[in-house]
Amino acid sequence: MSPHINLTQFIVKQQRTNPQSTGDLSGLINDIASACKEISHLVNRSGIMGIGGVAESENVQGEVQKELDIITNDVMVNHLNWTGHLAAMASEEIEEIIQIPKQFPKGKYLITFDPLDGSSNIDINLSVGTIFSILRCPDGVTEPTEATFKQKGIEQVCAGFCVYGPTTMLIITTGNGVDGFTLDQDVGEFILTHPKMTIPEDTNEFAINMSNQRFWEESVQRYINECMQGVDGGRDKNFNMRWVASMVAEVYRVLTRGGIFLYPIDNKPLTEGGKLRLMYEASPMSFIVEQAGGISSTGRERIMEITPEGVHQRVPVILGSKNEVERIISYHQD
Ligand code: AHM
Ligand code: MG
Repeated sequence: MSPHINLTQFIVKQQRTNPQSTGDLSGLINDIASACKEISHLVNRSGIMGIGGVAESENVQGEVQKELDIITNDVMVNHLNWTGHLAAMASEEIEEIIQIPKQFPKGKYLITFDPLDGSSNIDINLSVGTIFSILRCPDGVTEPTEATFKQKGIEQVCAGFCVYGPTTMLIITTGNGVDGFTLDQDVGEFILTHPKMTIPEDTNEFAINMSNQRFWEESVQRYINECMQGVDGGRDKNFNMRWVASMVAEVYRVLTRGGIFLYPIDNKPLTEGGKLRLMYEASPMSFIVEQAGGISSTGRERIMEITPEGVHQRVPVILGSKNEVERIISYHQD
């Protein structure tokens, strides 16, 4: 046997630790991994294939869709809708709940996903990614509706994201730590390269879209001002700033060397309540961050404990290294 552990071996090993396991979750994770491999290939070849442009449509958020937003959404749906693990799906790109076609069996899980997060970065060749969250479909529900999906983040069975950067990486948690897999493009397999990822408690790196500064609340103004002042202000260290405008790349950075990522509430009309979507961006990323020892909050409450009002709801997001997130939460309390 090869010295490497691939994703399939990893999840089968995990499955064997639970005698009740039916293998459904393992099957679903494998389906997601297959979809991500195809998306990785498409993203990589988008320029050559002439699919890197803007589509003539808007998504449910009223945002202009890229051709790849639509294509990658179809890839996810087509990989996931027929294998019998899911009862329904919800996607950033589709307003309604996506039902399983009549000819296919239904399963016991629900999934929410953003098929291509950060897609505004496609034309400038920066990292983009796929984010997903798996929930249980309650017993007895045969026709899931939006109400079936409105479960708190703490109910998640599994969450993960795939980042299409210099390497394609799949990061995953089932509530037992966070593990990172690198796609071996030659063999076509995800290999466990980053077992048990942990976020350092302290950091001197923050990520926020500074162009929104005048719209932030006082607590965020105070925190970022102090970071900017560094040792000349009240802090005992100087800070560095990063902003990739791609949440998957930011969270991956936080997972590897610590940091703090903020998309706070602001008073711009389009983004009232925050920009990022709870059920397929904030919630899965919060599960991952908490499992890696970090914290994820709106500033006022733990994101994992928010009861969703709708599948496409937006929330403020403040996540990353424990001691910095706790500091911002305390500024909100002040
Ligand atoms: P998207 O789902 O439309 O790609 O938007 C989400 C992205 C995040 O990846 C990123 O953190 C944020 O939007 C960037 O926002 P901004 O354009 O304000 O920098
Ligand atoms: Mg997104």
